[in-house]
Amino acid sequence: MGKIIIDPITRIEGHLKIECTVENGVIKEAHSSGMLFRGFEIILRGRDPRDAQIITQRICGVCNLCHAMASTLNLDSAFGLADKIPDNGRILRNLAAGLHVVQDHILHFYHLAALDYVDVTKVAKYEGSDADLNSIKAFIGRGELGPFVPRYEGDYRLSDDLDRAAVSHYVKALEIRRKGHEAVAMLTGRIPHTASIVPGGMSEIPTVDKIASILWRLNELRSFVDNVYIPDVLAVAGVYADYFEVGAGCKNLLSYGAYDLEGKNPDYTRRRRLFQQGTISADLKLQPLDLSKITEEVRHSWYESNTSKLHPTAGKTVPADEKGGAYSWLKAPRYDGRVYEVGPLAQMVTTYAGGNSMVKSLVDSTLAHFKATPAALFSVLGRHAARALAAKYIADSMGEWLLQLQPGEPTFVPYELPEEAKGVGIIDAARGALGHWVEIKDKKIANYQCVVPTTWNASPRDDSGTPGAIEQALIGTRVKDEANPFEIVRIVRSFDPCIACAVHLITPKGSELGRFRIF
Ligand code: NFE
Ligand code: MG
Repeated sequence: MGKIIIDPITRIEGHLKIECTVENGVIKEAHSSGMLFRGFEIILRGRDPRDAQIITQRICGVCNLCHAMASTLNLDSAFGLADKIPDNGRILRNLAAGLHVVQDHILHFYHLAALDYVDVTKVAKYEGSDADLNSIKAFIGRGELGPFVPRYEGDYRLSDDLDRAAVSHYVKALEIRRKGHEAVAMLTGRIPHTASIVPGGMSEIPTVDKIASILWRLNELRSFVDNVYIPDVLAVAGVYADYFEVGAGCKNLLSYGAYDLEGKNPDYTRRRRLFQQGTISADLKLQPLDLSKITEEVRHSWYESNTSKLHPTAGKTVPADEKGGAYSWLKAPRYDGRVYEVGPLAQMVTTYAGGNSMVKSLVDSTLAHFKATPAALFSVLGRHAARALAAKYIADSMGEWLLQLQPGEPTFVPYELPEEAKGVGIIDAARGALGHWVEIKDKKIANYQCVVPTTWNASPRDDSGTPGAIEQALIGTRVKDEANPFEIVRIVRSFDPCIACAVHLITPKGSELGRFRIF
């Protein structure tokens, strides 16, 4: 019996430690630890509720806009505005979120995950005229190999042609993400300072100029997703097809839905959204979402034990950094007492099961391409494929939304700050289901709780000892070479974890983090 400890897992956001116990080459036990204490929920107490939109964005530099959106939906709901947002405001919000998320999915594939499959160093032998490849070759020639090494060795399988195409696209993806960010900035201000998504709607107004400036950038994003991102994911999947059978996980999926297609139903769990809300298990039968079933358990988390199994409306954040048996700063969110995976896979599968013909054709054609059954979706490659297809579905939908904007029509409604109120804001962020809950007393935040995508996915064991979604995806996996545990990092990165979000101040003193093995 041996232990593989990867601390920290690189090419993700934040500080995640993964510890696997391996017996006869198979992972018997896995522990996922968020090694970062934050405490945003404590910072928010006693403040003007509207500060939540600004402060929760600081939870994460990657998905700040998603927190801006969840906090704003939360305040809309608390202020009695959830069914009063003008269509222009709703559509502008969708566009801002969609542009942000599509570039985030591209970020994940090219700049975080693909390096597990693509051997960038091969480019040293390239003799052609592709300027992007020659720029990388020049770096390698000068011995500047970061961020491509250090890395695990021994399982890079792409042909020279595929490998070079992927490296060239690594550079192009930077450029296309910049265009996505520019388009977002026109609607909300520069990330990570999303200013215009505000309670009541959007403080930004659509103009013909702005629509045109966004349209050509969106068209470039769409073209990149169709002609580069999806083909690259399919090509990598073709060569690493065994990863359709690796990293299945808990097979329970949960989605809050995202991108409001109407604004008249104040209940976000029943509102018509581009992605379907609901839960789904291996039988692929869609179940309606019931937020009352959500709790956060802390038996194995560094929080006071008497705060376990609370619903987020009553949630507490009381750190207990020396608690025995605890091994993570993440709480363990559970739905109906069970472990659920969140993210693009959950979004696509719930939307598929909800009967959406566009998503059905995207997913069915991809499965047919690999002669695979829906069971293959529950895998490392299933998550990558779902993320790429979700990017296409969002990007294509934005083409229609942009043309629905009405220059000159209102984008927001005014409001009064309530003396007392409760609110909830739920959306699917890039990494999955994101919920914010607020209780307001005396016009101040009495309690604020965030339950974040990576808290779901990277959670530790719950009170009953059941491992979290990533832990379950690791358990049972065969590791071919314990000195180069590709399987572990490929599984973990397929979830696109973000620990900054999941734990939501590093103390200046920090904590004893031990020795690092950085790969
Ligand atoms: Ni920090 Fe985040 C997203 C949110 S994730 S990246 O997407 O919400 O766990
Ligand atoms: Mg929380």
